[in-house]
Parts: sequence; C-alpha cells; structure tokens
Amino acid sequence: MAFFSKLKDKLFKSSSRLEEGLDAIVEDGGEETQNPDPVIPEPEPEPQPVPEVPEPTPEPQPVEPPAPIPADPTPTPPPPEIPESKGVLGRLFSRNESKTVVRRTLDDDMLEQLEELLIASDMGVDTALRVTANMAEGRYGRKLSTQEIKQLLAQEIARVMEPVTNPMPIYPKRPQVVLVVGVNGSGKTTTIGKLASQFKAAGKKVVIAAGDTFRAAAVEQLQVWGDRAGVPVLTAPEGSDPASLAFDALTKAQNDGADLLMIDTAGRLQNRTDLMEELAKIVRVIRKVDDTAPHNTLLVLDATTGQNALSQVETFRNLADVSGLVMTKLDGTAKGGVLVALADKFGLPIHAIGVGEQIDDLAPFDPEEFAAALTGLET
Ligand SMILES: Nc1nc2c(ncn2[C@@H]2O[C@H](COP(=O)(O)OP(=O)(O)O)[C@@H](O)[C@H]2O)c(=O)[nH]1
Ligand SMILES: [Mg+2]
Repeated sequence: MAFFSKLKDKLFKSSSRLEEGLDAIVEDGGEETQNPDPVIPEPEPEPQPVPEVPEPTPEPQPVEPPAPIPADPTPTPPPPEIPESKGVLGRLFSRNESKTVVRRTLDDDMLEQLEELLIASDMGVDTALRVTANMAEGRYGRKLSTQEIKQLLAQEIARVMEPVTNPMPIYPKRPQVVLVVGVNGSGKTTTIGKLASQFKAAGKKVVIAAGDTFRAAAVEQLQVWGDRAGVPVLTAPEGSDPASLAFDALTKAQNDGADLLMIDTAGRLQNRTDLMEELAKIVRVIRKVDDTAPHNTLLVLDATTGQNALSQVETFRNLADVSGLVMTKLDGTAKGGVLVALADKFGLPIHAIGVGEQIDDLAPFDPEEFAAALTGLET
C-alpha cells in the first residue's frame, strides 16, 4: 500500500495526462446525469443476496422500541469485475457533494478519441486499438463517466499485463548467473545495485561482475552500489576483455559458494556488431565454467524512451537470449504506457520496475497497481 501511493505519486505524469485526456473526452459531447447511475456494472451484476434483516413487524403491541439491528459481519460483495474505487466515506461524500456527473455515450467518435489518447500515452497503435475494443465490448451506446472509463481502462490494462507479471525466477542451481543487457543509460548498473541489495537482504550470497569495462566511470559506479549493498564487485582494468572478467567472476562465485552472479555489460548500440560479439563471447566463455549459464538474461529498458523501447527489445532479442525485462524510470515519465505495449507485443516477463535512483526504488511489478497508477484510478 505504501509502495502503491509512491508508485502513483511517481507515475503522476502519465496518470495526470491520461486523466485530463479522459476528462476532456467525456466533457466533449457528454451531459449531466444523475449520480449514482446504474449503468456501469457490466457484465450485469448477479442479483445481490439481500441480507436477511428482521423487519420491524407492524404488530399492534409496540411496547419496547426495536432492538438495534446488529451489523452484518458479511458485507455484500461488490459488483463483479469493476473494482471498488472509493471507500464508504468517499462514496457518501461524493453523493452528498455532487448529485450529477457528466457522462458521454460510448460511440465511434468517443472510441476514436480514446484510441488517440492511449496512443499518445505510448501504448502503441495495436495495443491501443485492442484495449479500446475490449473496453467497448458490450458497452456500445452506454453512458459512461470519466471514473467509469478509468475503471474499465485499468481493468483492460491489468488484463494485458497479468500474463507477463513474473518475478525473476530463482533456480536451485548455484551460482545462478544473471546477465544484464541494455543500451547505455537504460539503468543496468543501477538495477544490478538494487537487485543485489534485495537478494542480499533476502539472505542470498551475491557477486557482481563489472562487465562494462568500456568506461572506467561505470566500474566505479558499480563499486559504489556494491558497497551500499554489501556485495563484492569484481572489476577489471578499463578496456580489458569483459568475457575474461566474467569467467574469473563465475569461477570465484563457484569457489565462494555464491547463490547469484550478476554480470553488468556495456550497451554500445552504435556499434552493434562489436556489442553482439562482446555479448556472445561472454556467454561462450562462462559456458566453459557452467554450460547452463547464463540462467537469466535481463534486458533493462528506460521508460522515458517511449516507443523506442519496442525496437530495443527487437534488437536485444537478436543479440542475446533475453529472458525477462526490467523497466526503469517509470517515475516522472508520461510514457509509462509503453510497458503495456511491450507486454502485449512480446509477452516477455516483467520482473521489476524502477521508480527512482535510490537503492530501494526497485519494485516487483504488480499489474493492478500499475494499471491504477497509470490511469489515475483512485483505489
Ligand atoms: N529516475 C530514475 N532514474 C534512474 C532509474 N534507474 C536508473 N536511473 C538513472 O539513470 C542513469 C543511468 O543509469 P545507469 O545504471 O548508469 O545506466 P546503464 O548505463 O544502463 O548502466 C543514472 O543517472 C541513474 O541514476 C529509475 O528507476 N528512476
Ligand atoms: Mg552501466
């Protein structure tokens, strides 16, 4: 819950943009309707079981006032699929505050505007079309408020994200070798620092290999993260062969009885052939020590690059056998929708998301939280 509010605060840019867009769409051609309005529960709600409350019988001997009815311990379940958006107080409050709410009839015009809004949030054309089509299914011609649209949108987004929600698997095999790839600046080194800290805190013995030997600064940066996490960092001189460093690191990790070895890499996409050869060589060399390694290849993507992240996945899947994704910098970007497009298009597991530069700013991915934060849905 604490994390959710943080995520929501941090995803404010995306959600506020979506929210404003949805408001504008509903205002445009919408009309005031009574609030509450029974249109939203779709599919039709099951008949609600009415709690058996003894009616005060109108018998002719009302000597005593009727005893207070005990509170029913089993509250009526909310209508299916549509998440409760406000607490009881919130609902009471809004009922007293506004007796009317603007609703707009769901028609082709409105759907087109919704599609455009989702595309503008970096969801990608295919995904935006699919999401809006699902939202519209069985609701065509209905009158919807912004809040109702947010609920439907969050529901559809969560549905797309559900199948890719998967923390990084931990295998019994030790040391488990995790190769971390991605373009320069995407957040590889930071993510390794954060992951190392989390695994260490979970009782795992972790070793880091500073495989980005291309830049001395990258090695120093990783040493700082390693110190913070309390995890040893193996380094090599600037410009030296990352594959031989990876080999030494895996040998050391084996000898030390480490649980996890995380290998940082360079991300020079300007010279794709070099990078491909470098990654291939790292893999070839570590397989001399353990022919099942690497056990995970994490691709780190920067959310602020928007649609560019899609082509990075294509590229890196050709360079390496990518097994999962980490998306960084979801804090303070209006392009968070790209994660929905990634999930929809590639189906690669999303292991974690980065929401800041601090060591604890890496969180497991949660589809409902993400969808609510992205759409600005109050929960
Ligand atoms: N706001 C924010 N910044 C991040 C996040 N992850 C990484 N960064 C920053 O992005 C920059 C590049 O990160 P770095 O780990 O060096 O990327 P690398 O080149 O892929 O190793 C650094 O300034 C990081 O502090 C994140 O989740 N949120
Ligand atoms: Mg780095």
